[in-house]
Amino acid sequence: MVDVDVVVVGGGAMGSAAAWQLALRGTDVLLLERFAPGHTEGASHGASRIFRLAYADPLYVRLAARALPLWRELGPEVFQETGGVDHGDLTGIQAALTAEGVPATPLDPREAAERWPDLRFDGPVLFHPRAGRLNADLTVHTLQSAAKAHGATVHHDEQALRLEHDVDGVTVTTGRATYRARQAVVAVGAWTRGLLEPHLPLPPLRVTEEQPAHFATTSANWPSFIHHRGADTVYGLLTPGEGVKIGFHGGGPDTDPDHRDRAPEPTRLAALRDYARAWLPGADPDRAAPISCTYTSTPTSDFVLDRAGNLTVAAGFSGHGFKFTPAIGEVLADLVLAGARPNTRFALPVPD
Ligand code: PYC
Repeated sequence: MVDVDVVVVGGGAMGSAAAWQLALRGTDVLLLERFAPGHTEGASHGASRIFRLAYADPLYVRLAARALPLWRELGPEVFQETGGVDHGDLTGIQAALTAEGVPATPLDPREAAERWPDLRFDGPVLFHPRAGRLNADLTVHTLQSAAKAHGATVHHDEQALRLEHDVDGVTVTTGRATYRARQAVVAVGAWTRGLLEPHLPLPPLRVTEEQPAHFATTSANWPSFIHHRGADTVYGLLTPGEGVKIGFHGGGPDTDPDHRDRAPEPTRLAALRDYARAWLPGADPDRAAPISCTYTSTPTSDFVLDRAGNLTVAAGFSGHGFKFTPAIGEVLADLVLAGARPNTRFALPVPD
């Protein structure tokens, strides 16, 4: 039996951020990741994610604002401030940004098309200069390296098979060892239900297979962008060296994270090509490399960031969590060390 203060189960972005923040604060922390470094099984792989503050919901504007200086600290390889463009149904976004003091400039569609000729616009446009691109792979690597530099232990290829908790702590059994900790943080994405369901009341967590794609482009002048179209909302950003990444925000079929069919689904890929043909003059709709990834979503798309006894949970990032990663690390460390709950919207359900 190995004793530690805190065991973090799950070495994706959120678990790595928690380990980093806990180690920074002097906690003896062990991070367990079931897969090898650089794996593509979860939701933290690939070279690009959007950072943006543009939400209509002040809760998320504030969380993104908390993340921004931390991203800058993690360095220019991890975060590049390219600026971001939102267009389509912008209801509430500008008001929320103004209320939180976030700079954003409304543009008319013609002005926007002159500035970004690779995109087409037909309605209101909002430019916010602090948006940009995050390198997901490098984020995970950088957070784990920083955690280790502050004394954390990181184990890859070690799956938590069983978790037991009592008033004094948590026991985590893996294929290699048994660990006893005062507390555990569980951030296992699509595997949350499997590990935690017997122990905690969880909201419904739906795991879906999503299928963005990199489209060929010769332009480097892409902002990160969101085209707000209700259920057909599309996001995009340049992944240098790979093309412009475009995806529908959600809407993919349910999947089992242990038995995923990563083969591109022709109808959804065709819809993405149609979108590129209609809206992205700077992308080649006929040259696309599909990407396979998962979303683990709550019914409201609000995250789960809460603590019950000595278990702290991070789950349900609903396809829009990555941009908050370092702030989530702070929130999780606050929960573990001070029991500070971030917001009731992130709470676990109350058992009947
Ligand atoms: O929230 O920025 C976002 C996002 C990007 C891809 C899916 N959601």
